[in-house]
Amino acid sequence: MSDTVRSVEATMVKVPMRRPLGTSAARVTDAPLLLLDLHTTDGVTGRAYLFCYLESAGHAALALVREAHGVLAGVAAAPAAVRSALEAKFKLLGVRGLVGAVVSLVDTACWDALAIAAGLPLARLLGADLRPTPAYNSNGLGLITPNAAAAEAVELAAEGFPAVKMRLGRSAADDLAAVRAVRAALAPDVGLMADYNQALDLPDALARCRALDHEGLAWFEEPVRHDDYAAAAQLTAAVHTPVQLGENLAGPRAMATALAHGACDLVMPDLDRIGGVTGWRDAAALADAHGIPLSSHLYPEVSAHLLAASATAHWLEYVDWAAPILREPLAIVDGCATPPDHPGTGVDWDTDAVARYRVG
Ligand code: SMN
Ligand code: MG
Repeated sequence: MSDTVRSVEATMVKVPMRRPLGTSAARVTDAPLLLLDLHTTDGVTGRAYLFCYLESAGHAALALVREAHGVLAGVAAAPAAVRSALEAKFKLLGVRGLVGAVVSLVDTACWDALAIAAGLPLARLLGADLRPTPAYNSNGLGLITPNAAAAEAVELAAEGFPAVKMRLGRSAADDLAAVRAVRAALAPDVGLMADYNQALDLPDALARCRALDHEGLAWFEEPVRHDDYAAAAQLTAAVHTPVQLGENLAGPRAMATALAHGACDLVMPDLDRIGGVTGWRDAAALADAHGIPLSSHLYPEVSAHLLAASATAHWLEYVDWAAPILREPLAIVDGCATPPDHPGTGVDWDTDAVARYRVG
C-alpha cells in the first residue's frame, strides 16, 4: 500500500451500560469509550474503540492520541510502520499500560483501514473464512445475592447464548451459594464461567477453587493477581476445573512467559493489551504452539474476526457496551458471533448516538 496516514483523531463517549458490571475490584455502570478514526491519504478511514475503564483514563488516552497524530501524519498506512513510529515516540515513557493500549488501538484502526482498502473483511485479510465462534454473555452478573444472580443468569442465557459468566469474590460461603443457585437455575447444557478478578491470594484460591471444583463451572478466571504466574501455575496443577487468564497480559511476550510457567489451561488476551491485531496474531500463534484454547476479552466486534483466524479459537466474550454507538452492532446468531461480510472490521459510528454520549 502506498498511501500514508493523513490524521488520527479521537472522540470520548460515556455510554450507560444496560446491565451494570459489579466485580470484586469495582462496580462499573458506564462504559468510557475512546473512538478512534485513522484517515489515510487515499480517503480510507479505519476505526476502532478503546474501553478505558475510567473516564479520567479516557481523557488521558485522548491526549496520547494527539501525540500520536503528531508523529503519524505522513507515515505509511501499514500497521508495522505505524507501530514503529509510535514505539519510537513513546520509548522513554514506556509502551505499557494506557500508552500500550493507545498503540494497540491505532494498530487495530490501521488494520481496519488496510482491510477496507483491500475490500475484504478483516478475517479474510488474515487468511480465514468468516467462521462462527461460540459466544458467552458476559454482561452484568456481578456480586449480587444468589437469588438475584440466578434470575439474571437465566435472562442472560435467554438472550440467545450457550453460556454466561458470573463474577466471584464474595465470602467463600456466599460464592458457593451463588454458584449453586445459578447452576441450578440454568439448563444443564448452558456453560457457566466464573471470574474472580484477581481477588484471592494463593492459599485462599486453592481452598476456594477446590471447594468449587465440582460445581459445574467452565473455568476459574483470574483467581490470583495477574502477574503471579507461579501462583497461577500451582493452582492450575491443583484443580480439575480449567484456569483461565489473559486480559492483563501486556503483549505476546508476557503471554509467552505465562504459558512457559504453565500458569493456565486456557488463555483470553485483550485486544488492546495484547498489542492490537498485530499482537493478537502473535498471541494466537503462541496459543496454537502450546495447544491452548484461545478466547477473547471484550471488543467482540473485532474479536469475531480474530477468533475466526485463530487455530485454537474457543469462546468469544460478548459485552454490549459499544452497541449503542455503533452503526451496526455485532449480531449473535445461534449463540455464535460471525465476522460481518463487509470490508474491514465492521466498526462504524452511529454519529447521532456519539453526539449524545460525547464527553470529550
Ligand atoms: C472485566 C472486564 C472489563 C471490566 C471489568 C471486568 C472482566 C471480564 O474481568 O473478564 O469480563
Ligand atoms: Mg475477567
